[in-house]
Amino acid sequence: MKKFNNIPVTGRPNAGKTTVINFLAHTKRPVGKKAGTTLRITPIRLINDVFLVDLPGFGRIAKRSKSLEDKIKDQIVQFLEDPNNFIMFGIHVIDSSTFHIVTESLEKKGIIPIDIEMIQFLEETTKKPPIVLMNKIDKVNTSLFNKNVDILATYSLPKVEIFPTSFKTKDGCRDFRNMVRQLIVDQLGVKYQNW
Ligand SMILES: Nc1nc2c(ncn2[C@@H]2O[C@H](COP(=O)(O)OP(=O)(O)OP(=O)(O)O)[C@@H](O)[C@H]2O)c(=O)[nH]1
Ligand SMILES: [Mg+2]
Repeated sequence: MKKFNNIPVTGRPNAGKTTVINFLAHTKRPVGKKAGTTLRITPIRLINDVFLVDLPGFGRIAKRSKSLEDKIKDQIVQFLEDPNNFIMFGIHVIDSSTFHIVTESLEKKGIIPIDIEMIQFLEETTKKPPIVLMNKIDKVNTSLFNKNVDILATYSLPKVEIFPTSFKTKDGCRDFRNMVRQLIVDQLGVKYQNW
């Protein structure tokens, strides 16, 4: 059976996952100011048999029940662990404007921060380090940005490539897209044209 090549896009609710997919695939999927816009796992064809996978946000959302959250988490894990879903590599989107607050508050409770857990999980399941986006950099100053990078560095993460991006100003977006294209070309051993 022919297997598709999947590139899942993970991240906390509202990090900008669907925005990333719309940018790469030239689609107009709904994005939202409020967390919880994407509720279903949706593959979107990028090119040939390569699919970006829009995932619901992973983590707490105000007014969302714990049982719905657990269901969403199970769905994501199941998708990523299903041997029928070939995962080329993952893209993990971090919201740089909230990362330090969420991370520090979980650390205080002795819980592994969600973004860290997800990056490690992607690496374990795909055996390749994911691309990590420090997104919404238009919303943070340099010192906060550096703080985020420092926090990430305190975890022994796989050798991930970090791209600072803003889909508002488009800063860093082209470099990120070139990286995605390069990885696809490298892994599939073909030259794609007309992206
Ligand atoms: N300022 C700013 N806003 C952004 C950026 N990227 C995305 N957004 C906005 O952030 C909000 C959430 O974006 P989505 O793409 O819906 O986020 P998501 O991760 O798919 O969210 P869920 O589906 O709810 O998990 C939207 O209002 C986007 O326009 C960015 O780089 N800068
Ligand atoms: Mg979404």
